[in-house]
Amino acid sequence: FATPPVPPMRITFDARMEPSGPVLTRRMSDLRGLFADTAAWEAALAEDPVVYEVASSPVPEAEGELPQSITTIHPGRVGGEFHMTKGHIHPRPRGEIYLGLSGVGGLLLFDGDKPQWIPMEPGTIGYIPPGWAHRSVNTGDEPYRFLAVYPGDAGHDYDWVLRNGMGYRVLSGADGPLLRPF
Ligand code: PAN
Ligand code: ZN
Repeated sequence: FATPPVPPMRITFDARMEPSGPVLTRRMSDLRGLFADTAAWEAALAEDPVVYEVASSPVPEAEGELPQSITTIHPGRVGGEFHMTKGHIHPRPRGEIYLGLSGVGGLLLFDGDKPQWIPMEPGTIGYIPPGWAHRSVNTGDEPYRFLAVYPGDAGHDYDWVLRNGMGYRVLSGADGPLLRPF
């Protein structure tokens, strides 16, 4: 182990899903190059809203451990494209599970060839197989929140998504989310 293992513990996230561990805030300005409509993204920078927050458990990102996080994506759109996470691939191919907690959204998966879309609602488990890049999208009008559990040695590569995209863009359509290839 690169870091000492932690003891068994009971981890609680309060009603606002604020854990004892760190919370990462991603604002519009952190999402450069991700939305298709650059002009709409630049206009949104004036207010620079919080797009999503990631609350992490105290379990370390180390080999053998299973850290967790709860992500809250606030509702909204940029030029018709729903609010979403940056998206990443794990440089060490590792599986990951997501559990929908509240709101509605989706899990976009991309292996560099064919994208996949898993609709998420409270109680849905989305499974991310090793080697698939993943991004979460809030397709509703309330906060979309989910739990993620992943092997601690997985690592996070964000540049892969900037280089390869995610296969689909998720836009707001008349009959729900619209998946447009790109
Ligand atoms: C999640 C994500 C979280 C935020 O915990 O890290 O939802 O998304 P980005 O990391 O793409 O900004 C996870 O997949 N961890 O591996
Ligand atoms: Zn991940």
